[in-house]
Amino acid sequence: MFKLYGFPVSNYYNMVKLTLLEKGFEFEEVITRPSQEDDYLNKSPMGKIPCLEVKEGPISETNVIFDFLEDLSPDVPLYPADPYERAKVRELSKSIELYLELVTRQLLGVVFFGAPADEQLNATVNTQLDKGVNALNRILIFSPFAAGEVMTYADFMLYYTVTLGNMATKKALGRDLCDEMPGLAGWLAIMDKNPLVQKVNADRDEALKAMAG
Ligand SMILES: N[C@@H](CCC(=O)N[C@@H](CS)C(=O)NCC(=O)O)C(=O)O
Repeated sequence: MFKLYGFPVSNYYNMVKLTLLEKGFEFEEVITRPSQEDDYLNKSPMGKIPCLEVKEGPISETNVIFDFLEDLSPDVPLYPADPYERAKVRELSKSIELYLELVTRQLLGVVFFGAPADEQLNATVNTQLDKGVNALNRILIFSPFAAGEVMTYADFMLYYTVTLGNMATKKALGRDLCDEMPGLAGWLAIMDKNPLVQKVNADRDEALKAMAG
């Protein structure tokens, strides 16, 4: 059985967890925080979560884990079959990660972990976010899913990026991504109805509650 290392509050962890659930793999969750301990670095060389351990060994990096799972289980596809359409899903996923996830992530220290408000950081993030949102608005399809008619990995990347990132942009910058990205609110409502998304979110909310004490 696979082992998934990580923590249900992590957005990347939840993207992989949702993929495993959608594809019907059995897996054990090994609750793990990011760590620089040798033992964990042997599994995930940057010490980040998630990491998936399969019988051959560990794999880190979310998009790589996803591609591995897709190779193992093409019968439950989360990429389109057509090579160009596949590339467009990868383009969208990568753009979401680089220009939205990594941009909004810079606010998490202030918004969730008690770092002092930082106007310089807010200005930098605002500028990066303008560009990222403009770029994504050009390639997001929302008909009804992020990349078109079928649910793909781009939906998973966007869902867990936005559900965390939008809390941060609202709180730190007063910006609601639903106001800036046409179709986002309707698509979120569709994703929220997915029973496996609901399961991942219930685990996340329970972990958040436990953290709050
Ligand atoms: N590029 C990694 C990013 C994963 C990541 O940033 N995970 C966060 C938790 S959501 C983490 O482990 N952070 C600790 C760190 O950056 O050292 C992936 O695609 O899996």
